[in-house]
Amino acid sequence: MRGCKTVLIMRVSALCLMMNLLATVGFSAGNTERCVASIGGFCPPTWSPWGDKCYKVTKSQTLAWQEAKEACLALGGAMVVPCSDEETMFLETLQSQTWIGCNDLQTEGTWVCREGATYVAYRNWDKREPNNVKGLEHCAVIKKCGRWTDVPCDEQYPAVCTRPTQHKLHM
Ligand SMILES: [Ca+2]
Repeated sequence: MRGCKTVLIMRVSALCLMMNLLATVGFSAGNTERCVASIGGFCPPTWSPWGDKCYKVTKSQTLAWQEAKEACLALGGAMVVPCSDEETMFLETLQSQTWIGCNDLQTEGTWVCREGATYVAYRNWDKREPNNVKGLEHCAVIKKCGRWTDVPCDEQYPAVCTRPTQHKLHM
């Protein structure tokens, strides 16, 4: 596990370096601000803040993918889709294995990652994944080292749910 963390930290460092570089030349990649740690707002009790989002692990550790999606909706959130290595590292502190909001149920091989209504472009597949073993793997889970694996949607995992932070001041 130690090795995993080192690799992840190195990747995050490279990412930060790149983003600082982009920031200095005045680049603003759309959707980036929600992917990195920033000064956040406020979260409801029992939700953990990070960046401009709040996070909460489902009470049940044994949910099928669809059940996990519904559990997050019931909590007033959406199943998480990490969109950076930094966010992945934060998720690891909450829950090491978790469903994420990605599936290829509609078209085999076309992975759609959607956190609520937001499509996420970031991908963090493990080596040789997604591999659709026996043609049965259509849902994505974070299984080890923050890396994604496709598994059958009826396997049992918890999920991390997210919702936006609330700000005291509204303009
Ligand atoms: Ca797989």
